[in-house]
Amino acid sequence: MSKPTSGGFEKTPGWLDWYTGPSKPQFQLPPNAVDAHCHVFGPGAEFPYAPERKYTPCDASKQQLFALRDHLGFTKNVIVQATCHGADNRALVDALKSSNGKAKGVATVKRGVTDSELQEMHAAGVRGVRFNFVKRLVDFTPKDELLEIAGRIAPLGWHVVIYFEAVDLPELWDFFTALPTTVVVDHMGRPDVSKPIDGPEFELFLKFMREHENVWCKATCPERLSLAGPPALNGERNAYRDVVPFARKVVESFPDRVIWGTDWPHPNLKNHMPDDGLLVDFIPHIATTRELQQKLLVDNPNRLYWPQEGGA
Ligand code: 0GY
Repeated sequence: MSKPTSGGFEKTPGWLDWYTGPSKPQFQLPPNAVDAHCHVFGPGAEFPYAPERKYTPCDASKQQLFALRDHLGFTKNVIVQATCHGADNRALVDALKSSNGKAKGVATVKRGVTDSELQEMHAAGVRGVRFNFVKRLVDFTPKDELLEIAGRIAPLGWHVVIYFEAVDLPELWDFFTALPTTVVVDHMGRPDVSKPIDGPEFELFLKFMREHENVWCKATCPERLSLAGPPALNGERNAYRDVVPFARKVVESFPDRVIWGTDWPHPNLKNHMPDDGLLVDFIPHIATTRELQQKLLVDNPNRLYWPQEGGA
């Protein structure tokens, strides 16, 4: 793949470019596997980044995303609106329309969104909205506005994706549990993997999932959560080991409510940029049987995003 640029915008200093030469995974994905968390950025020259953004990424086009999908062995993508595009979903919708039905999307909308705009997004393949509570990424949106949006999208059969830090779950609990739709948690609620897996913080997250059957989870982003980091330069492909117990716990406890994605092109990473082939090789460490892999990669994401195709 060619080198990333930012379409005339100045990329945030220290922000690493995505990896242009991902390896071929050793783990063979099952047929009809879905990369259920990834993004498109711009290209900035065609789809400008939002004025309110907290970072400027390097461009990551739909063509580059679809090439990665094919290289890794996925069949489909779920493209999630990232904060650098704010509530301007044009790049997302354009990618969905170019995907031949192989991509669905999660948008960001504001209170002023019209019914016809929602209908248009639905026709393009949008199936959810994202509420982001990570303070370094977004300005605060009042909860009543978010609840109003959730009420508007529920009749379309859409769900709500939530992104938050583990320490903020107690404060957000009442809001999350009031949501009237399926709720999908990004990156396992960002556990601090230096803390014990049976400590109060991760236990609260497991309780959140246990007590609310409408809550799903993305067992994603070991590269973001890991303190151990990528594998040493010894050719070993078992990276991000400190995240394995957390992700495995989620996959084994809630096998019918977990999905997985690459998070390509990995916004905001400053220490290292993952090789997406290696990220795919992380999967059998967290979903250790064929049955769990089939649910995580095929059955669950297809049930959520392509139900009319009979799930898988
Ligand atoms: C991710 C993670 C991050 C960024 C965003 O929308 C975004 O800008 O989600 C992050 O910085 O942790 O899922 O892409």
